[in-house]
Amino acid sequence: MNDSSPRFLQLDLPPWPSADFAEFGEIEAVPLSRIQALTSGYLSRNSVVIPHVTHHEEIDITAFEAFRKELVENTGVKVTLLPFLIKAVASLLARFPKFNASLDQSGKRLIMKKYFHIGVAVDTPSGLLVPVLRDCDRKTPMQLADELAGLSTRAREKGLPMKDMVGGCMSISSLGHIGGTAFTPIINAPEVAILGVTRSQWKPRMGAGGEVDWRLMLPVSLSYDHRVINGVDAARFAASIGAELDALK
Ligand code: CAO
Repeated sequence: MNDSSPRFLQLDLPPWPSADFAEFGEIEAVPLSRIQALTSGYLSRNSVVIPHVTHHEEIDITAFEAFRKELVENTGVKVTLLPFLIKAVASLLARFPKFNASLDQSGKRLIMKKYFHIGVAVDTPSGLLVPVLRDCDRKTPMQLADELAGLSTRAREKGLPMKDMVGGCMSISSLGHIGGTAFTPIINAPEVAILGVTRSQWKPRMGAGGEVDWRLMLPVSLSYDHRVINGVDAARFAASIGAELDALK
């Protein structure tokens, strides 16, 4: 392969615009936090290098949410949808092993993982952190809820050591507590997929007899590395989330 082959193609981009913002109005220069500066490099690399595709799906969680609400009422323990989604994703990684793979540095070999560690994006005052919950297949949703609460509190109050943020198989980024209908999450390399979650909404569906049937629908956005995963795999993975949640009832 010579230097003119596409593999070594250099991007011939114009320089970054150097605007004198003060010319247009009052400004203040604020340095990025250490975490923001680090994250910025990783996100740019992942966004440029990985051929991302995002598959959007709506999951019917009407029956599952009725079960979860009853569980919260009966036990008095606040457990959100997220720990159940973590469990569902861990099960799906076993059913769809390509999602539990990473390309090695040569880009020619897939490393297939036999463990199920899930990263969860946590918003903190100093930036985005992604703690990893280990062996999610062997923990109950309540255990995962406890662990996530501990990790996210620690992340927000003191930050997290790198060892708590490496070794994930796939990540989940949930913005459901705020809103949204869909987004395009950036894959956390060397993982090959990330599940974005936005706010569930009641939506009308046509019932069997043509009547209006109101269903609680959860929008999910599954970004995947198209070098490793094909669209049909992603469509099947996303379409299976509802059944995995129902299996946890
Ligand atoms: N639809 C509807 N409601 C939802 C929901 C969804 N998809 N997801 C959460 N909620 C509700 C919860 O049930 C909870 O309701 P109650 O207060 O009535 O019990 C409320 O929203 C708040 O949830 P939470 O945020 O406390 O809990 P969580 O388990 O959903 O999420 C955590 C925990 C730490 C992941 C989250 O707080 C967080 O930091 N998310 C940000 C992730 C992020 O920054 N992503 C972007 C990455 S790219 O920049």
